[in-house]
Amino acid sequence: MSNDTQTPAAASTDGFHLVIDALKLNGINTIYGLPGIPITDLTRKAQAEGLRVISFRHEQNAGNAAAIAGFITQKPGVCLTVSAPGFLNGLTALANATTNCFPMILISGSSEREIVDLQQGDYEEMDQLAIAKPLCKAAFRVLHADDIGVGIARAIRSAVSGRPGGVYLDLPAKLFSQSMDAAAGKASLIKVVDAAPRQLPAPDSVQRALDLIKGAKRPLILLGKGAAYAQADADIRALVEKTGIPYLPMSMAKGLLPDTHEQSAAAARSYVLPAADVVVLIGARLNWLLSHGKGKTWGGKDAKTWGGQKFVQIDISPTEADSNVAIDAPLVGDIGSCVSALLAGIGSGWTKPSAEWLGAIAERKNKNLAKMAETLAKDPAPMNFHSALNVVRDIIKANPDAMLVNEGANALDFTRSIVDMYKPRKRLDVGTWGIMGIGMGFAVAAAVETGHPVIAIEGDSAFGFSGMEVETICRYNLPVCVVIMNNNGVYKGTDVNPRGGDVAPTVFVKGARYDMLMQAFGGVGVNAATPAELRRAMEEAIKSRKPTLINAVIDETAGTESGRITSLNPTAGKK
Ligand code: FYN
Ligand code: ADP
Ligand code: MG
Repeated sequence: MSNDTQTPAAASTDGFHLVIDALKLNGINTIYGLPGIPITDLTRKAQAEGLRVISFRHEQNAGNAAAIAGFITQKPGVCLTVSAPGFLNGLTALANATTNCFPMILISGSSEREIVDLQQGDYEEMDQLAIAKPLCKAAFRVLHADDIGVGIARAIRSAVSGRPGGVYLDLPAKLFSQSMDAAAGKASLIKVVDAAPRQLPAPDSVQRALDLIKGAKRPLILLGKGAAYAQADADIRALVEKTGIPYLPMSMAKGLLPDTHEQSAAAARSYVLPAADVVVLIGARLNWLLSHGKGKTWGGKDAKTWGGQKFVQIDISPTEADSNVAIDAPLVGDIGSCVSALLAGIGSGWTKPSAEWLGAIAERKNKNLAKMAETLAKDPAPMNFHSALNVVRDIIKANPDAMLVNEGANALDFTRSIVDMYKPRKRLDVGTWGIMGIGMGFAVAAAVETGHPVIAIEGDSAFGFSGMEVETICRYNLPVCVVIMNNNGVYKGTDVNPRGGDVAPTVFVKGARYDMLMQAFGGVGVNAATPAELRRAMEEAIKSRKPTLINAVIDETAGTESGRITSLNPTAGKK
């Protein structure tokens, strides 16, 4: 039979394109990852199809970028890795995303199923799905090209619905080259409708919460990063202002209302927690960061006793309540819906908290603010954390849209209390785990997703975990200004090995010039030994939007072991 009697081969598509088309169909336009077998061509083809592909130097940083992109945008951030070792490198970020309730999808290529399952020793052999499962919200594997649409849809829904979290999607190498009819392929894709449906609170639980709040003498609102994630900024602010209740922001909720707001009780933290009689938790968990709702922080006699407070807890997860102490009024639903239900129920006859309660807070707060102002006014030589962060404080005040990434121990704790935030979701930090290594991944994604300048305040130790990504920052020419608080070591640089020989485990090369790392890739590197030099360099970085790294030379005796969480360190202070 001659060729001209054959119908032309139907247009076909393949696994590569189905993955790309499924992501695009669902509005996912950026992939964070690192190419290699078997996903190199996926990164190339994705770029050719108009997706933005941001390639990193280590998968953990790509994973952290994807996770924080999810927090900023409410869309799952996608991280793409190679099999076994690349997958494992991405796993810390996936687990961290899940712990922090950030929506993220880790997509990893994997080796031949038949060989992996018989453990016959394949290239990068590993049962990745089984390993990912306990570390994420959901894990899926797709074996057939016509299931790619379903696989991606399930991954998206799992990541963003209910309590957001990390999802693992396993794509074996063979899948990518499977071909299918283009029309059938297109028909197999799913555009996810209403991926994170609103969840309205039950009217009786709203009433229970309102009754408790109305009866309070010393009420307090506690805003967590769930409240920041929810993007219900106007209603949250209205609730705080209409009720007149003082509020305390958790670290990543700073800026949800400006830190300079008169109702902020941040500078009176250790007074308000034990003194409050009703605490309204909005997207904040009573975990270690809140001393589990008990112990001396809350006015209890010892670590096991609670201070007698009553709690309202707004959370999308129905099992969060009672996880540490009894929750008197759980309000289960999405924060936007719960807060607007409370607002509607407050009505016009609302009585604001007593002048006695507000006055007592103001007194503690003003005392702390005055003490802080006095410390910040000093200009010691060498520069210390306070005099350096006083500069950062001014820069953020003048550039409230800038994104602030922050990690370290002292570099983290001092920045949190010194640098005021003015807008929601601008402060990105070590979160629920107190993880180190998020710095450059978060900085890259913050720049890519928002287009705003990014300032990363990094302890010299913390920076080391992701430092190689300064090349990535230069490669994509991102407006990131990294400031290294360089005090020559972990916590400080003065430890001495009592036996001589090697330096102490917490000490680094003294006088290291991190600024030269940035210069190696064509970025701007500045060594700043005084606040004036630091200010000049930061102002220039913001203005030029050039990749910049400032080595801020900090007194090596400055800093305390474990920063402000010394109590978690069994031996600190007992040496
Ligand atoms: C806060 N404070 C202020 C201000 N803001 N004083 C003056 N001005 C301003 N603007 C006061 C506040 O009232 C506290 O004083 C003190 O500063 C510290 O406040 P902070 O940081 O809110 O509270 P605290 O007690 O340090 O800790 C709470 C925490 C936080 C556990 C939620 O420390 C945290 O998020 N830690 C994360 C730590 C971490 O993950 N580290 C990484 C691992 S490092 P008082 O009221 O007088 O107490 C590995 O070693
Ligand atoms: P923080 O560390 O700031 O206290 P956490 O991560 O402990 O914050 O708590 C965030 C909480 O917010 C989690 O319990 C999570 O279930 C909840 N959460 C996240 N997003 C939403 C949302 N949109 N609506 C309701 N609750 C949410
Ligand atoms: Mg240090």
